[in-house]
Amino acid sequence: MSGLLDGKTALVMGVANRWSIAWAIAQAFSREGARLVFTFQGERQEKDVRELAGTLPHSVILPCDVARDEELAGLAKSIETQGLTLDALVHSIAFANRDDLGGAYVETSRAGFALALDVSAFSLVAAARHLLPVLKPGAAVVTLTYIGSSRVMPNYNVMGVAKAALESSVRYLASDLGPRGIRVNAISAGPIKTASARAIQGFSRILDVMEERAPLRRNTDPAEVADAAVFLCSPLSRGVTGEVLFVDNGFHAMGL
Ligand code: NAD
Ligand code: IMJ
Repeated sequence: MSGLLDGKTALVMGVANRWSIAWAIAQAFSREGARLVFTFQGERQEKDVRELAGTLPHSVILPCDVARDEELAGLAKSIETQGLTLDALVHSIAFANRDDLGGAYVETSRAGFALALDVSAFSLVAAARHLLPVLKPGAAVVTLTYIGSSRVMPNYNVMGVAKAALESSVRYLASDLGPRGIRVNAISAGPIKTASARAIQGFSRILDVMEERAPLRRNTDPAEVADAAVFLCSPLSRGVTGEVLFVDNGFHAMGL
């Protein structure tokens, strides 16, 4: 069967477990004929990622903590020595201190701000730079963002500021890499109950509000996000770069 990503190789960063948005993306990419390279953050995650990746044919698994330049450099080197080149890079990574995802944003510390921006926004720039030698002309870069970048969402706080930087980065990277034929886009997903979300106080209420108010009257399914990522990494989106594509059942379009 022919797929939208036949013969392509995609690097997927940010699978932690089977609920991860990155895992839904990897499964959709595999369905469309892509070969996957996965990264995991630390030894704690290695086993889970290996188990998941083992269910998809010909997967490669490599370590990469994006807060460490030497690990990003090592990742690029491993990809190169394995003779791989990339048609797609999926960045599905965010982190802020738990204490900074609640209470007043005005209380955010310098260290907490720096950490959130480093892991959640700078990591896309760093990954793009380190992986540039293995990114093919025509490759696509996709990252995940959230509407808290531009509207105040309760408790999202410093992560909202990090996502604003990430989305702006998408536009600057699109400008830099466009002349090489590399496209850079973001998907702004509606709330999904992943490990990064279920820890949040009042998350179930947020899901209820989405169901009530989103034009399509339902919550975001990770498979919907994954199919949008397939589109953004396929030739169907060849004229699209520097874009933030909402996959939130239309919630972003609503006022009151
Ligand atoms: P998740 O917890 O499954 O994924 C987050 C990933 O970030 C994990 O795999 C974790 O290992 C990785 N990570 C954190 N720090 C890292 C580091 N230093 N080095 C390497 N990896 C690191 O949760 P998710 O919801 O799938 O999140 C994926 C992306 O989707 C994030 O960017 C998140 O902001 C975004 N997003 C999530 C939602 C949602 O409601 N779940 C909505 C919109 C956008
Ligand atoms: C996260 C915090 C507050 C409100 C939130 C979220 N809403 C949604 C999320 C409304 C949808 C999930 N999201 C979009 C994220 O980007 C989550 C990032 C995140 C989550 C955690 C939890 C555990 C931890 N650090 C984290 N860092 C980033 O220790």
